[in-house]
Amino acid sequence: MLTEIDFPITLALDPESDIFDPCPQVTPRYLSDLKMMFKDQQAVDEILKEENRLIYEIRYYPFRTSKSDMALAVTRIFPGNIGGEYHMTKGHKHERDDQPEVYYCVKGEGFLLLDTLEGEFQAIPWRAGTITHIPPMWAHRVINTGTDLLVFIGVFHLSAGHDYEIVAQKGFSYRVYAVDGKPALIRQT
Ligand code: PAN
Ligand code: ZN
Repeated sequence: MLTEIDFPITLALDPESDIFDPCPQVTPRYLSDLKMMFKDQQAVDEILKEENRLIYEIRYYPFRTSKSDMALAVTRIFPGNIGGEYHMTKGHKHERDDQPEVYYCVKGEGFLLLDTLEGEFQAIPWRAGTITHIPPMWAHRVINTGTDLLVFIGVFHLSAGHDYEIVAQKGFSYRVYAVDGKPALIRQT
């Protein structure tokens, strides 16, 4: 028996602005929100003295029905770097170890970094049209290495949960820097 939350929902993603409508929740992430994620803390502090830069924003829609839960998130990462390290998402691992995600790069260029607690690592080069399935147990972070916006869509279960602490403590195996204007992956010890 259908209840009032069991009906289809259709959203429209504007190809110019990459903003979808209707959008019930927008979460901006400023430099102060992901301060500890960047290596060069002095560069972070210097920028923060001038401005609390907007690094990316997440537009989010939770699809809850009486029998399921899914979520759609469209993330727009602005171009730039902090002490040479490109703008990136905070990065997280899903709390539940049975929860995957699909990422689809709508525009821009960069990398998807994937890391496991067992020491596996992958850096997937990303450009418009790239789709990656992120299996359960892989931490994920997106880096914008371009000069324009990088926009991607993530689809996941609401019940997946987000563990940011593990990334804040352990970090990813590689960081991505602008070296002579080109992206370089630098292994972290
Ligand atoms: C995405 C991310 C989003 C922002 O929707 O939550 O891109 O990245 P952070 O959550 O790392 O700040 C996702 O992976 N959801 O599970
Ligand atoms: Zn995720």
